[in-house]
Amino acid sequence: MPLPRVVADTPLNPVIEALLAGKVEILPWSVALEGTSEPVAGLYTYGHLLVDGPMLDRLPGLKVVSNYGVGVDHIRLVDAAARNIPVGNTPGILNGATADMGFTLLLAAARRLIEGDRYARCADFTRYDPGYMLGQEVHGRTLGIVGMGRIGQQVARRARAFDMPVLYYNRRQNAAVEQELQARYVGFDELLRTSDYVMLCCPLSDETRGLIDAAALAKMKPTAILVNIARGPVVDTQALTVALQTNQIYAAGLDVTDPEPLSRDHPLLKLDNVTIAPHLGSATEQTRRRMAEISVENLLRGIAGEPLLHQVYASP
Ligand code: 8YV
Repeated sequence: MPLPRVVADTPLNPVIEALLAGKVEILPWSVALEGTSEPVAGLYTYGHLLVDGPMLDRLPGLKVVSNYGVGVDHIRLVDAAARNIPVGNTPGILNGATADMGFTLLLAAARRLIEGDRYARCADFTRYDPGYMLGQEVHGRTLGIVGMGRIGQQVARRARAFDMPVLYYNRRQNAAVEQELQARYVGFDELLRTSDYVMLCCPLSDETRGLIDAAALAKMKPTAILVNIARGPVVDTQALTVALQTNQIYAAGLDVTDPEPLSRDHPLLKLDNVTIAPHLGSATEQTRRRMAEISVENLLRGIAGEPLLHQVYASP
């Protein structure tokens, strides 16, 4: 019997390929762009590439869209729901790794780690100087978390170990979280004005796109650090570039950018006060393996017409 056909964001990483071997036939993403008359049972995405109604209509017999990752802002959920195609994702298992990355970026930016690493390797470094590269102490300073979901809560836990008072801004106030994590709910403006560090942990949505614009950056302290472990478009890249160039804020730590990647000659890449990672939030051996297992399980269940391990629904 022929294997079910799956269009995937190829090339797939070897872990995913091994999990799918002998179970499905993999077709390249170009099939989703160009369309086909042959049935396609599944669509497997890594994130970032748009999945919309016209694409779903180009894949006859599609039974499931499975995303390797939790963020599904690139998938038009309403379009999938209108066609009764379930969408699966991988929540829950990447919170710790992503929160670790938030703190990695915060500490690296505050302690000027990347700048220091460059200096330690270059010929100019001939002797220790007690006055060079003084950074900021993170412990004891106030952290403002935007988006107190699963990842935001893990960030708040880490902040407690650094003796940091935690403020948060969220769509809804969460009394249970406040009690457990001793985080204080504040309005967005208050969070910007009073936080020493602002960490973005929210999903990308119509409400959060461009949330950190020039006006928001102007409200932040000149000593503030902005960390983005959410999605690039939550921040207005042009406004952030100007704020960093003019030292309107102290620094930024970015796991995500808009666009991603930035053009190689983008002015942000020339600044010492920005630390950038190439979207590494969940990039640990352990977490990426779990993401592969769950996303493959979602795919195979969807193809078999069974309930997914994790199905994501369009917001009402
Ligand atoms: C993934 C992510 O690295 O889960 C998400 O939403 O952004 C990351 O964990 C990415 O989706 C992998 O392609």
